Amino acid sequence: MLYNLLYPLSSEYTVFNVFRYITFRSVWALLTALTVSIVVGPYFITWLKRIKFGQYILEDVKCHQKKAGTPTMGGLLIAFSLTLSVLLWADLRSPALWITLFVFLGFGLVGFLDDYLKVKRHNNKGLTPRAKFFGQVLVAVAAMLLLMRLPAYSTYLALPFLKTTGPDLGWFYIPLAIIVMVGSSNGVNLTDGLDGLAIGPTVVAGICFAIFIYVAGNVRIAAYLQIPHVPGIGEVAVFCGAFVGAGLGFLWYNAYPAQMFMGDVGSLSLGGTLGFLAVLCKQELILLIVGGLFVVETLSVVLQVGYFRFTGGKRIFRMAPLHHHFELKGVPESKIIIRFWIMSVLLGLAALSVLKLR
Ligand code: 57M
Repeated sequence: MLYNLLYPLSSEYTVFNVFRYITFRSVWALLTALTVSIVVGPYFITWLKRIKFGQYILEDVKCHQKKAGTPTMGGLLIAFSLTLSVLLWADLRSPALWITLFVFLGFGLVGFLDDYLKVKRHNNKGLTPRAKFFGQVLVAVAAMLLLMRLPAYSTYLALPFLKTTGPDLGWFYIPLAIIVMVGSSNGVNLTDGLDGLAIGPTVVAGICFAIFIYVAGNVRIAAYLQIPHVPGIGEVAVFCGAFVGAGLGFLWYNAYPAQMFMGDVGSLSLGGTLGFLAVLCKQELILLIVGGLFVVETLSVVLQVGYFRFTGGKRIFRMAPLHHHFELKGVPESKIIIRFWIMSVLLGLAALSVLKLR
C-alpha cells in the first residue's frame, strides 16, 4: 500500500524513489511483521488463555504432560502480522502476490477448522484426516487454477544442476504441483512436535525462497545464473520478507520453553505456502533440499507405519516422527531442536549453492 501511495510522489520528492526497490520493501516487510508479532504477542497469549484455547496433550509422551494447556493457534498471530505487513509494503497490483496470500490464508483456514474442533471438543480429534486432506487439495487446486492465468505459469519441470530446461509435463504438472503443496503442508505439520522445531526450519526455507523468488523474478539475474526466469513474481519476495519476520516473531514466544504453539492453523498454512513458493519460482525439486528436514520427518513416519503394518507391530524408531525417537532415547528437547535447526541451515545453504552449480 505504501508503494502504491508513495512511489507516485517520487517525481516531486526523490526520497520516495526508495519504494521502487523490492529488496528495500522486503526488509521492511520482515521488520514490520517481526515487530508487530513481538508487540502483539503477550496480548494475544493472554487472549488465547482467556478464551481457553489451550493444547490437549496425548498421554503417550510422558514428558509432554507439563505442556498441557499451553495456548495453541499461534498461527493466527503469524497470519495477522504477515498479512498486515504484506498489505503495507507490497505492490498490491501484483496478481502473483494475491495468489500467494490466498494459498497462505486458504491452508490456514483448513488448519483453523481443525484446531477449533479440537479445542471445542476438548480432545485431539479435529477434522477427520479425509476432510483435512480434501480441504488441502481444494486450496491447492484453486491455487493452480489461479496461477494458470498468469504469464508465470509454465508446465516445464526445472532440473537442478542442469543448464537445459527440463521436460514439459503438460497437464501432469498440475497434480505434481498439488502434491508439492499438500505434501509440504503435511511435512511441516508432522515436524511441529517440539518447541520451535517447525518454525526454525520454516524461517530458513522462507529466506531461501525469498532469494529464489527475487532471482527468478529478475530477468537479468536469472539469465546470469541460468535459472528459469518467471515473469511478474518479484513482488512475492516482499511476501517472503513478511513470512520470515512473522515466523521469527512467533519463534520469540515458541522458543523452548514455549509460551504458545502454532496449531494446525500455523503448520498447514506455512507448509502449504512453502510448497506454493517452490511451484511459483520453478524450484519444486529444490524444495526437497530446502525443506529436507520436513522430508526426513515425513519419511520416518512412512517407514515406521509401513514397517509396523508389514511386521504386525514391530518398529524401526522408538516413535515416529523422528524427533520423538530422540526424545525417547533421552536426548533433551532443546538439544534436539537446536541440532535440527543446524541441519536445516546446512540444507538451506546446500540449496542456495545449487544456484551456482550448473
Ligand atoms: C500433529 N501434533 C503434535 C500443536 C502444534 C501418522 C502420525 C505420525 C501422525 C502424527 C500427528 O498427528 N502429527 C501431526 C502433531 C502436538 O502439537 C500440536 O499440533 C500442532 C501441529 N499440528 O502446533 O498445537 C504436540 O506436539 C508438542 N508440541 C510442542 N511444541 C510445539 O511448539 O511440544 C507442539 C508444538 C503438542 C505438544 O506436546 O501437544 C503431536 O505430536 O501430537 N502423530 C504423531 O506424531 C504421534 N506419533 C505416533 O503415533 N507414532 C506411532 C505411529 C506412527 C506408528 C509410532 O511411532 O509408534 C505422536 N503424537 C503424540 N504423541 N501426541 C506420538 C506421541
